[in-house]
Amino acid sequence: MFESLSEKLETGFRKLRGRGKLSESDVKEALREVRVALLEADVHFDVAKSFIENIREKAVGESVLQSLKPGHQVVKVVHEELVELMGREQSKLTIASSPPTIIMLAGLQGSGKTTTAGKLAKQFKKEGTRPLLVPADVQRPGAIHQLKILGKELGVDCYESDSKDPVEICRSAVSMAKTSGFNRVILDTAGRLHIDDALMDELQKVKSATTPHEILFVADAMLGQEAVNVAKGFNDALDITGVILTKMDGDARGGAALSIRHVTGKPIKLIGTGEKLDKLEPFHPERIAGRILNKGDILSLIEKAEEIVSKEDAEKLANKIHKNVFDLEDFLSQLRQMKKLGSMQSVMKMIPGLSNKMKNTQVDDKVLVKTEAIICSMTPKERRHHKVINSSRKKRIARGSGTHVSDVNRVLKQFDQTKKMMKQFSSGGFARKMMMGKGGLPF
Ligand SMILES: Nc1nc2c(ncn2[C@@H]2O[C@H](COP(=O)(O)OP(=O)(O)OP(=O)(O)O)[C@@H](O)[C@H]2O)c(=O)[nH]1
Ligand SMILES: [Mg+2]
Repeated sequence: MFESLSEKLETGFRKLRGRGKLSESDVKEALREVRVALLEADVHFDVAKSFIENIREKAVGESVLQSLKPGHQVVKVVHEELVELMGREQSKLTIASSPPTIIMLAGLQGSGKTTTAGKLAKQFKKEGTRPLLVPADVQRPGAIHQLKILGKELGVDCYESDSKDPVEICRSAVSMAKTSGFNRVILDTAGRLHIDDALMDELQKVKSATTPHEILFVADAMLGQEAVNVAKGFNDALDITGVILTKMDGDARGGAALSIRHVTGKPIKLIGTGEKLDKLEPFHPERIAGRILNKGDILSLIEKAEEIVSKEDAEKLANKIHKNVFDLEDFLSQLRQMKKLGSMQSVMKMIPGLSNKMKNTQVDDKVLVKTEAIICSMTPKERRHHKVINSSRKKRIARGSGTHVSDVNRVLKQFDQTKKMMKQFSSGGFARKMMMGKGGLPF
């Protein structure tokens, strides 16, 4: 999502790196490039301007100019400033002390309100709470049906009403939720192509009829600067409590993520990273800044992995690696877990230290499918003791998986390498490196 911004910033910083001492004009030149990179990423003009001014003050300070590694120091200052710009701390959803927590979603047409309502419902259900979806979009034909289908898919209740008045629907849904033991109410409101008085009027009425704990403005990140202006309009009319940025998986240039907080004073709470209902992530300013500066986002990667791999499985695997009995059976289950993490491309993007060039190499996920087919064509004995796989067995495996002997060889080689690598990781080197990547700047 921030590829081109990351790349431009890197180019700017590269010039500073390796210099003994920086002059004010070196810093000025670098900051000029940072400014251009921000504007090209669709960052709001005012935001870019004050961002650069803040950095200049800090970067031209004595400590940076006299530092042994001034280039690194400038990057550090930019990192801190990015984190600051996006709100520093992660901002979580407010949960009401006495249920139900009422969450109102508002935004322009097609910004992703209904999809996000489904994603939130899924997350709440997973957390063990009981959400109620409320379709309050009586404008667009089919809108109510869309939410009903999502509810059915998730096994979450969707409020039914004969009323054609969105304010009435929301009011009665909230009182029903109170009497029927729902502890989360998600109001999916109507959108318009542009901000207009009728929409704002309707939303204000829904707000005063339900007094929501969260009024979340749902913004399409692809809109860039425009999303920022619209956010301002919604905030002025509704006094929103936060923002959900959707479609961060697309080729959004990232400007919205960097400007919205500054312009509205309201935090981005969550980001949508795909059409599927599990593609909702918390917004961590620190981690996003890390992604922008190519530090990777190992913490998010670990969290994702933790959701997929149970602690026991991880311990079992660690034990096997330690005892050096990691076999092709384990390799296969690792591959399957990898697949659940997302595409190879998305996983690679989160690994610190990988260059932009490497992150952008097209990784063919079909190779994983092929590898899986090859291991599945082996006998249990072959999987446990891969050394027995001689050339006639290789031929049989290739035939069984619809591949070539060279593919089988590739998988076996890969397995050997993985096994070696894992042995190294388990001895602590990898973990130590990761920890350093998290704290300091691995440039
Ligand atoms: N790639 C991607 N697509 C998304 C994301 N969130 C929503 N979409 C897609 O955006 C389109 C519009 O989403 P909706 O949820 O219907 O938008 P809405 O705001 O409810 O639209 P209206 O009800 O017409 O106002 C759909 O095709 C969604 O699949 C996201 O995070 N990533
Ligand atoms: Mg909708």
